[in-house]
Amino acid sequence: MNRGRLITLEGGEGAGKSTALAACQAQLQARGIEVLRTREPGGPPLSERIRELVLAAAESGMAAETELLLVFAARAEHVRKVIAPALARGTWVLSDRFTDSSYAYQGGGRGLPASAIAWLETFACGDTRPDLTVLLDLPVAQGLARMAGRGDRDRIEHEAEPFFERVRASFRQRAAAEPGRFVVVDAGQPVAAVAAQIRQALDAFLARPGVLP
Ligand code: T5A
Repeated sequence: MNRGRLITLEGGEGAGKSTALAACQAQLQARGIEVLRTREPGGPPLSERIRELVLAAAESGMAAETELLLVFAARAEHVRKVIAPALARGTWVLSDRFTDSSYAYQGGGRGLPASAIAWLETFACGDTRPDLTVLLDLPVAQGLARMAGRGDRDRIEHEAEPFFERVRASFRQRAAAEPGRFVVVDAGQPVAAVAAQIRQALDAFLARPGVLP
């Protein structure tokens, strides 16, 4: 049986990942591909409980190291209980965020060393790595403006703009370093234009030799 593929969507706050995920899922399903949609931090019940801890506004004093270990604890469970088994049975996995968010938020945003994150990545994920990553890139002010209309902000959304500028810079650096895996989409376009660009990226991915059985 052919192994499934792991596709991740990344980006800063309000970049439109949740909006774009639905379009991705529909496009893959239209090609007859079985798709499992998930998110990080989260996925299986234990990881969703860890998500609550990570995002709880009441935990405002959380140390950066604790935050990093919590997102990787959630990820270890997610990979073992959900992602790796799905890929092994041939199901494709579409995840709203994955390890690139840890490099961007805990690495770029909080200033934790990339070497520690890389070690945790190997420990938590083994050889489960994204096959394709769509980075929805948006100026920070625009993303925050989109989020402004929402209700309560979570703990990370309380960070100041320079934090999110570092997050964005880190995402862009990672995309530039791995052009074969990343597709960068201008998330400032209207929803339909973003969806069209993602559709193109998925078509190009599906056309790569060996991706489809
Ligand atoms: N985190 C996560 C870490 O720190 N480390 C990690 O390792 C991981 C995995 C997750 C938080 O955890 C952090 C990062 C995050 O801070 P979350 O609730 O998943 O928290 O937060 P976000 O991922 O930021 O998700 P959001 O729902 O907040 O944003 P989305 O999904 O990017 O945006 P979406 O689709 O909900 O859209 C936001 C608004 O913009 C509009 C939508 O209608 C919506 O109102 N919109 C557009 N408007 C105009 N044009 C477009 N093209 C639009 N697309 C969407």
